Order: sequence, then structure tokens, then C-alpha cells
Amino acid sequence: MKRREFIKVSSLLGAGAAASPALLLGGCAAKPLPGTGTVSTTPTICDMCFWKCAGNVYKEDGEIWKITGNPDDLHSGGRLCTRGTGGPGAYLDRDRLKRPLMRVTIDGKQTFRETSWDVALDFIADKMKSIAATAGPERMLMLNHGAGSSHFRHLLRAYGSDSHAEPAFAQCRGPRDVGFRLTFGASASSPERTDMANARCIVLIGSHIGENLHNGQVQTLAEALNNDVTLITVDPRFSVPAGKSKYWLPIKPGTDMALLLAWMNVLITEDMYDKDYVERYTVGFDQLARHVRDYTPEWVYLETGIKPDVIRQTAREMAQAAPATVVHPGRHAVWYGDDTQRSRAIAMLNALLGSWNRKGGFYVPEKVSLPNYPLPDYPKPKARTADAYPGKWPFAGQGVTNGVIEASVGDDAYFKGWLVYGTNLPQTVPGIAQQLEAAANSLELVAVVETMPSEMTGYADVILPECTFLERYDDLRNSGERHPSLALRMPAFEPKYDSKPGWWIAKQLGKRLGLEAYFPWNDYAEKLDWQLKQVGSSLEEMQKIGVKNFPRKTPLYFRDGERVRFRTPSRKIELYSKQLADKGFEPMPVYTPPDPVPEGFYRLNYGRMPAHTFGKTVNNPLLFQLSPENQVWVNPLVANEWSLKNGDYVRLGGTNGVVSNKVRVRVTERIGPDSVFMAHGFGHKSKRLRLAAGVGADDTELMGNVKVDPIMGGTGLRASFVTFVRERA
Ligand SMILES: Nc1nc2c(c(=O)[nH]1)N[C@H]1C(S)=C(S)[C@@H](COP(=O)(O)OP(=O)(O)OC[C@H]3O[C@@H](n4cnc5c(=O)[nH]c(N)nc54)[C@H](O)[C@@H]3O)O[C@H]1N2
Ligand SMILES: Nc1nc2c(c(=O)[nH]1)N[C@H]1C(S)=C(S)[C@@H](COP(=O)(O)OP(=O)(O)OC[C@H]3O[C@@H](n4cnc5c(=O)[nH]c(N)nc54)[C@H](O)[C@@H]3O)O[C@H]1N2
Ligand code: SF4
Ligand SMILES: [Mo]
Repeated sequence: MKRREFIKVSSLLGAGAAASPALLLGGCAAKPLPGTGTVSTTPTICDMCFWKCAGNVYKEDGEIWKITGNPDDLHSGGRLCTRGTGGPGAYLDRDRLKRPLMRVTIDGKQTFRETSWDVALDFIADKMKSIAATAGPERMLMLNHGAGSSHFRHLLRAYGSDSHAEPAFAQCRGPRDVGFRLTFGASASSPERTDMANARCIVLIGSHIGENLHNGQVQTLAEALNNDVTLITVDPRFSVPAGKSKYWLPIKPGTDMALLLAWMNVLITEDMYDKDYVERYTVGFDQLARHVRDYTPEWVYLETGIKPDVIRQTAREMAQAAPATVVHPGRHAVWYGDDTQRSRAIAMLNALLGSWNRKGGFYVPEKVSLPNYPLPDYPKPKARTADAYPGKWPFAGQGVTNGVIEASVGDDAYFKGWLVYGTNLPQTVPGIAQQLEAAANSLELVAVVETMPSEMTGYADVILPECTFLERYDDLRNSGERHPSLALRMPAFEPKYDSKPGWWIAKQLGKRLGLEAYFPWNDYAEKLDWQLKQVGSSLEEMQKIGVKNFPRKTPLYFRDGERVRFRTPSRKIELYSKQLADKGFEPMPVYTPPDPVPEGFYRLNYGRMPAHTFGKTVNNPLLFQLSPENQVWVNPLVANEWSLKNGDYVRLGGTNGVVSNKVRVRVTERIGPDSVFMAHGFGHKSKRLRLAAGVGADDTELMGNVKVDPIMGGTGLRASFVTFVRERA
């Protein structure tokens, strides 16, 4: 028998029938007039996505009323987005994990059984001790996403393991950050260091800001539009920003590299690039000029479908506004597997325009210099994460999710144990379900820290219920930004049920592993207070104000003619990349056409919808009410061919043989006839997510043509195809 079989979270504790959102908002009795009771507020940092807007939680007569933006927070413009205002739904969700769960076998069948914290924590600590003794602590891996990860990274580093990976790298912005670092010696940062509010021309390549609702970013784009910025949007789909653009370039999917090279061709042949900037700061211009010579607008038109005069005209717009032109680096950059190179082409185009670290282009981010709490040094780990997949992806620079999962399969696998925090891998990494099952079968420990009964929890030995962001302290927000600031997340409520904050869980495990010295606080508040006092504030002050802004110590942009040493081997912006050439990669980005669409299939395009963050908010009763399902966008010609009407339900089939859940058809000209489009995050299989289970389709499981980036291991998710599966009524 398999050591560990995937437990459909459905079989847990007897899932009830689907309930209405109103029913699931138990305990939230309606009041005649909100705000007439006793009201108090507590500062928080929103955790409905990863943008970290600061807000205030309003409690009325001890119950949650609402969450609003913190007016002093420059990062969020004092406002929350739709999802942020849905924060109370995360706290009130009746499907939350309530008590620790352990995998047990009853009558030959595996299931989960509720247990005490002591039993669950002892179990994990014993397994971790045994892994450290027999294989070495570095064979214990952390897979994580989100602010609360820091407590568990701290635990694992104290234990002796620096092995970790997060999907925000290899399934998201990894190629962009590597491409920018190879070129400028610095990444595009998170939050993105784009100076859109001051830009006169903004170029969005894919980035669907407006559907992608990273709050502060949406606001700066709106501000730029109010100032009559020239917006150029490159997107095969008529996206929200496409509708606000002076130029919408409906490019053939997967051909952006050709367009980027043609733009550089025009800037150089028409002598419109920033000569002074290029001479002063870059190496490799002559190679670049030679390289792009053949990528003429006429040739590129045949690949991209964008007319030569439009390519020229948009290049001229960019040059006229430069250096106040931002060619946006994008964020979810894992598209066709040549993504580091495409991101490099975007970086190089910005270099030709002289926009890097210039007003209206990109700014220099700064954070608060916040001392670390004095603790013993971590032991030096015996291995790096990349030692799990030697020789692969030389420029990754951090753990590659798909790589570490592969290195966890089989009895002689490199990794022996997993600690998973805040990531739902089955919906996040395509083609991974089988590997997860295989890994779970061979690993000695799979511990999952979650708030919800996600699909990932079905692979666990032990599930630890974390309380939500509204019930806990986490680390202070201190991101590199335009305005340095600190923000506080603190508990507005006691943890519901038997859930616990991440810092407490990490400390309890630390104690059991003999690592007390790394967790000297009784309450995380003590640690935060110490840190805040080092920078002239205190926990008491922050509990009142939530956000503290600090003056900048360094200039926001390069000064004219300033001598700059970039963090690249040549100390210059590298238009020609010797680093890549030395490892056998193309030193200049080269265009390769995408795989053609198989007969009867369509490209699977996907993205965001404003009301949800991936799959993690679909079960949120407030947000579910706003957007209860995703839809598949179908061009009228295609709809006609398949006799599909607006509002019909269909199933989609991938080239991997997977057939999706039913999903509603939206017939629209906003998508071309070669593709279909849907929002990511739906089609949950965990039946304990009573609202989300079985609703809409999951793009991830349909992806049968994933293209791995050889430079950094990113999983290109845009190259897959789907067809419609006919069903008898
Ligand atoms: N509401 C909401 N907002 C979010 C999130 C969320 O879950 N919900 N997630 C956040 C996260 S983590 C990320 S990484 C970002 C991602 O947000 P973005 O970085 O904006 O995402 P992309 O995948 O780059 O862009 C999606 C767009 O690319 C277009 N596209 C598809 N194929 C091509 C192509 O071949 N060429 C071009 N030029 N365009 C193409 C699609 O039509 C779509 O409009 O969103 C963030 N914001
Ligand atoms: N097919 C496809 N795959 C994608 C994408 C796509 O668009 N399409 N997007 C990619 C991108 S850009 C990204 S960034 C990744 C994101 O990938 P993930 O980070 O895996 O995102 P989610 O699937 O939302 O999973 C987050 C999990 O964290 C849990 N969680 C929420 N709050 C807390 C908390 O406070 N504590 C704990 N312990 N857990 C919590 C949620 O319940 C949820 O199960 O996915 C990538 N994968
Ligand atoms: S962008 Fe929206 S969901 Fe994300 S942190 Fe800000 S308010 Fe919350
Ligand atoms: Mo992302």
C-alpha cells in the first residue's frame, strides 16, 4: 500500500452540502445602523494579496465591521482594493481550518483526525530531528509564499536548512528579476520601481493593470492617465488598460520578443536613443545595433501582425517622451520559456530610452534601515537549495519550485521533509499533481501550515491551522519603495477556534528542536517593540498609527551625468551579456516563434480578475458573492463554429487529456479567434471549500505544454492549448 495517499479533503470530517454565502457568514448578525455601537480600530496590513496595503480594522461591539485603508499609507494611497475590503470574509469563513489534523489509517483507509497542538508539534519536531540526524538538516525543505513565511524561514535556518523555494519566483516574476539583474545589476523590485505617476509614455506588455489589481500601481496608472500620458498596450486581448490606451497593439501571442527587437531597431536606425546615457552607462551597444539590424518593422510585422508604421510610430512616441517613458517590466513573466531573454529585451529597451533611474522612468527604491533583533547566528548550512538539482538553471539565484519538487520524488530523493506555508501547489505549478503524490509518498514528513482546507493540505501528514492575518502579529512591513515606511500588522481579534499565529507555531517547534535561543520572546510584540525602538518609534506608537513614514536618505533618481557603478561584472548596464555567453546562452535576446496551434485547439490565455487573488479568495464569502465563477472568453467566430452561446456551460480539454470542470462561456470580440481566456484560481477540488469546490475551471490542470526557461527554471505557462469538449445534455 502507498505510504501516503492523497486524501481528497472532501472525505474529511464529513463535508456538508453547499451552503449560501449568507449562511457561511455565521456570527455576523445584521445591525440596523452600522457604526452606532461601540467602535474601535486596530491597524493591519492586508493579506488578501501580496501587495501589503496598510489598513484599519473596525470592530463594533467586539465583532468585525469593516476594513478600510490607512490614510497615512503612501504605498496604498490610503485605500484598499475590492479584495482588501473583503478581508473580513477571510476571518469569518466557516470553512477555515479549526484544529490541528493528523493523517491516520482507519480500517485500511487514510483520513485526517483532529488532534492537539502538542501531539501535532511533537510529531513534526521528532521527524525533523530524525531527518537532521540521518540525512542532514538541509534535506528539510520549505515551500512558501506570503508575509508569514518569515517565522518558518527563521525556524529552518536556525535548524540548519536554507533550502527553500516559492512560486513567486519560478511561477511568477523570476525571469523578470533575473533578466533585469543581468542587465542593470538590480531587479525591477516588488513593489515595482516604475515611476508611472511622472511618466509621459507608458508601455504595457501583457501587464493587465486594472484586472491585475495591485492597488498602488493601479492608482499611479490612473494618475498618469489623468495627466494625459501616452499609453501603449501590447496584448492579444482587449484588456482593461488596452481600452484606455492611445495605441492598442493586438499582438499575435508569443511574438513579443520580435516587437521588442524591432522597437530597438527603429530607435537605433532613426537615431532616437539616448546617446549620452548609452555611452556613459552601457556596454555592448555596437553588438546590439548589429543584432537588431535584421529585425526590421517589415519583417517583424509578419510575425507579430503589428503594422510597420505602428511599430515606428510607437517607437517615436517612446523616444519623444524619454527618459519619462516606462516600458513596464511586467510581473507574472513566465510565458513561453524564453522569458529571461524577453525580460532582458525589455530592460535593454529601457536602457536605450535612458529611463532606468530617471524621472518618469524608474526610481531608486529605499527602505528603512531597521536593525534585526539580536539573536545567535544561524549555523552555516551545508548545502544551498540549488544543490538539489546540480548544473540546472545557473542564473536562478534562488530556489526553483518545480526543481525542488522533482528532487523530492523517490526513496533516494534529495529532500526528506517538507514544511509548506501559504502556497497551494496543486493549483500553482502545472503538471505537478502526480509529482506531489509521488513526493508525498517518499518524504518522511509533509507538514502544511494553512488557514484553509486547500488542495495542498490533502498531501499532508500534519495540517497546522494558522489564524488569519486579522488575528496575529507578523513582521513589520519594510519594502524598498519611493517613500520608506514601516507598517504594523497586529491582532484585531483573538484567534478563532484552535488556530494559532505563525510566530507561535514556529516558536513551539523551535522549543522542541532545542532552538529556544532563537525564540527569546514570549509574545512577538516584544520583538517588534525592540525593533521599533531602534528607529525612534515603539509598538505603542505603531498600535495607534499603523504606518510610520521616514524621510529618504538617498536621491530618488540618478543625478544628471552622475558616475554610477552598476552591480554587474562590467559595472555598466550590459546590453551584451558576457555572463550569459560564458554559460552557453545567447548574449543577445533572439526571437523564436511560439509553437503553432494544433488543429481544433486554441491558445490557453489566462490572467486575473479584480475580485479575487488566485484561488485563495474564491471561498471568501464576501468575494464569492461578487464574483462566484470564472468564465471562458470565446471569440464570436469560434463560438459560432462550436455552436456556443453566451452563458452556456462547456468543458475544456487540454493536450494532456485533462477535461476541466464546467465553465461558463462569454462570447466576446475582446479575445482573438486563436485563443480563449480565463481567470486563474477557480475549479477547486477540495470539497471542504464549500463555496469554491467545483465552481469554474482550473487553468493549471489544462496546461500540457509547459516551457521551462533554461536560464532560471521558470515554468512558461502560456504555451498550452485547449479545445472544447462536447457533451450530451
Ligand atoms: N485582482 C488580482 N490582481 C492581482 C493578482 C490576483 O491574483 N488578483 N495577482 C498579482 C500577481 S502575484 C501578479 S504576478 C500579477 C500578474 O499580473 P500581470 O503581470 O499583469 O500578468 P501577465 O500575466 O503579465 O499579464 C496578463 C495579460 O497578458 C496578456 N497576454 C497573454 N498572452 C500574451 C502575449 O503573448 N503577449 C502579450 N503582450 N500579452 C499577452 C493577457 O491577455 C492578459 O491581459 O497580478 C497581481 N495582481
Ligand atoms: N495556471 C496558473 N498558475 C499560476 C498562475 C496563473 O496565473 N496561472 N499565477 C502564478 C503566480 S503569478 C503566482 S504569484 C503563484 C501564486 O501561487 P500561491 O502562492 O500558491 O497562491 P494560492 O494558490 O492563492 O495559494 C495560497 C495559499 O495560501 C493560503 N493562505 C492564505 N492566507 C494564509 C495565511 O495567512 N497563512 C497561511 N499559512 N496560509 C494562508 C491560502 O488558503 C492558499 O491555499 O501562482 C502562479 N501559478
Ligand atoms: S492590493 Fe488589495 S488585496 Fe492586495 S494588499 Fe492591497 S488592498 Fe489588499
Ligand atoms: Mo505572481
